[in-house]
Amino acid sequence: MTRGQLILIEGLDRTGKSTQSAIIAGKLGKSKLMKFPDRTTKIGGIINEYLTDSSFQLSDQSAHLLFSANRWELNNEIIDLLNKGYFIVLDRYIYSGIAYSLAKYEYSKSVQNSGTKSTAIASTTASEQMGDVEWLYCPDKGLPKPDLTMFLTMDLEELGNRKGWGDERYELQEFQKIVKSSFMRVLHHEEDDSVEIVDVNGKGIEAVTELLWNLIQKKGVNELTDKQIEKLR
Ligand code: FDM
Ligand code: MG
Repeated sequence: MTRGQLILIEGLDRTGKSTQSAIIAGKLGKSKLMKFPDRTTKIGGIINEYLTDSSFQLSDQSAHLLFSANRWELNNEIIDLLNKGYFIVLDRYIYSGIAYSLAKYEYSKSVQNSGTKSTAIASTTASEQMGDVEWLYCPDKGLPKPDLTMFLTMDLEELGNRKGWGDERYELQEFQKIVKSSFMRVLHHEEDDSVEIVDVNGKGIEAVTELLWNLIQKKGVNELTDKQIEKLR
């Protein structure tokens, strides 16, 4: 039996992930675009509240587990669609899950050291679990592994100049710097050839699409496959 393939676009905020995910899904024909967090589900509603209301308090561990639970809410749908021959483009997924949580740990430590009393980004006391990549990874074990992951990255200066920075929790430039280094720690692109880093610095929308589409073709993930769906282990 053949199936469609799972293509993930990850990246820092404002690098054009959502724009590119929509364009790529359009080029793939029978496809579905899915975005994480999916704020339309039950758990997604809580996540949305957490991201948009800085007075809404959750422990860092609870927030982390909710993002993972949100992926599990859509697990069956993803598998079903792939088996029905749909290509799925994901706008964020597991790597955002680990990288942002890990970044919160580093951020908490720097806040602790600087003596700042409160911050909406993370708890002021760094909890051991948030610095433990293995712990952060565990709840996602068993979810479908993307056939190709493309991580969009750019210089922090250019990122800072981009329009559209909002006031959601995490949308703070000094935090993005930590997020970038956390992503580089968890992507394992050197040993995992399904993970590619794409530098979009100074490139316009069309040029980035071309880079991504070339990679997709090179990896053959725009064609139906008879490979089994891999699971995160
Ligand atoms: N985010 C996203 C996480 O912290 N963990 C996750 O598992 C995922 C999928 O949520 F700051 C963060 C990343 C971002 C915020 O994402 C909302 P969007 O893409 O801006 O909606
Ligand atoms: Mg955002």
